[in-house]
Amino acid sequence: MTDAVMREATANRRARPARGAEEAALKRTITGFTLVELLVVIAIISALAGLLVPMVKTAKVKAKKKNASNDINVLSLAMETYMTDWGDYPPTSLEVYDAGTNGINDGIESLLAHLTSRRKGGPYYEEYKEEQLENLDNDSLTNDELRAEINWIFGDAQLRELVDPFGNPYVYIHNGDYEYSYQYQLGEEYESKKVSVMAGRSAKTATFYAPLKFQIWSFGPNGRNDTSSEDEGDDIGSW
Ligand SMILES: [Ca+2]
Ligand SMILES: [Ca+2]
Ligand SMILES: [Ca+2]
Repeated sequence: MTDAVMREATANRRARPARGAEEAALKRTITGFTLVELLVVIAIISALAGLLVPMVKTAKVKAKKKNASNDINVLSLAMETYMTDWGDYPPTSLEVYDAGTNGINDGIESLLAHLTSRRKGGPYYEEYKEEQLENLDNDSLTNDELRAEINWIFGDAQLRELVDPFGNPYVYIHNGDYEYSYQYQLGEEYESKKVSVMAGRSAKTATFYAPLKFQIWSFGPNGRNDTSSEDEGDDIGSW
């Protein structure tokens, strides 16, 4: 081996550990950078998730409100057809037939019975979803003669309510009964509370909405009747 070759070999031997150290340092740098990056990504995901959850919730509530509004529009149209055939809107309660109702959820029970009747021109309303039919107060029409006369599309005697997308029954009141108050039982999510309701009126003019027609409304996402309140009202009404 020449002197020159020996010097080069020695230099290479010396250089090797130096390269190893560089690589290790580089590896440490890469690993460190990845960890920081990972933490940043986790932080970003957490922040996004934090933003996304309320956004999804808001979108869901918005969709439910829209569905409630659609239900009310379809029901209102059905009532107008019923009016054309029968000369009046359905009564606020089946009590007008001496049906011996229990005084809870009367309006919507009567409305559903009338609109799903197979009598002249009916049924007027079939666009409900199965899960919207509830019998929250667990009652039934005991007057068999009347039931035979109404001949609604349901096979049994249960006095069903149509519930809104929040699980509470829609409220229905005929214009002749705006001065009276009615008992409504809310859904399970609202602890099946019983509330007393009257037809809605403008908070400014104190006059009833739709004085010659009917009122049908949903208590909205807050499950509270605030149809006549000036602020905070989230009810969805037919007027
Ligand atoms: Ca009832
Ligand atoms: Ca019922
Ligand atoms: Ca409300």
